[in-house]
Amino acid sequence: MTPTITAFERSPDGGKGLARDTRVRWALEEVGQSYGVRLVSFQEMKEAAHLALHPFGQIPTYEEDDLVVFETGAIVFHIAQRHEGLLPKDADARARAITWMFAALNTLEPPILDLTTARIVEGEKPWAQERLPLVMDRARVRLGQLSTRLGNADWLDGAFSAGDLLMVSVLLRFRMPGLLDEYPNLAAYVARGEERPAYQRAFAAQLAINAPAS
Ligand code: GTB
Repeated sequence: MTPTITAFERSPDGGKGLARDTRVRWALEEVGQSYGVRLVSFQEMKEAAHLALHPFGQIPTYEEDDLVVFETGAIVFHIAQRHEGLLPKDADARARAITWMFAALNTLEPPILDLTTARIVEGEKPWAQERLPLVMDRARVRLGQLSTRLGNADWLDGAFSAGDLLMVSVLLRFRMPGLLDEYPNLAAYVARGEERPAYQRAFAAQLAINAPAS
């Protein structure tokens, strides 16, 4: 059965592709799997029908026959296991690619979430300007370490994998606060991800829903 994912009825980013359904769309596009999308409002996300799919009332979710998966890491992993193209066949290379999936979500994503909170949610607090540089510097530590590991390579471990898909998706969020450009090899890595035809299709699909009316 064609899987169905959920996405924001209208993403707060106005189509920049930063909401997490873009990663799932990208994975589906990489493996050539068509999919349907059910759009949900913020209110619908907190209602019983959606909470039955996603206990935390968020997007994205993934439904395929009787299976429901939530959490983008789990969804991308599921897609990568069911289809060829996102994880290497060699067992050790596969384990390393999966390691990069976890590194993207567990090591790189938390500092960008902290930074988003510090800039947007706490931005007006009297102590915000004192805290922000500390949060920025913690993000720089992780970006610097990743930059060193990537070096001049195109992808994190040989061929493009689900690890790169999630890492590029996470790194995209460092662009707006201006941190990504401090690491030219990471900026080039993200650009390589964005150039992939599958990413372009995923981006265009979310933009078609979220672009502000002109
Ligand atoms: N750990 C979960 C996962 O990886 O799937 C996190 C899911 C999540 O945070 N979903 C967000 C959500 O549903 C949307 S993506 N939020 C609504 C809520 O919690 O009530 C996060 C997001 C939202 C908006 C932007 N933006 O506008 O730039 C970027 C990212």
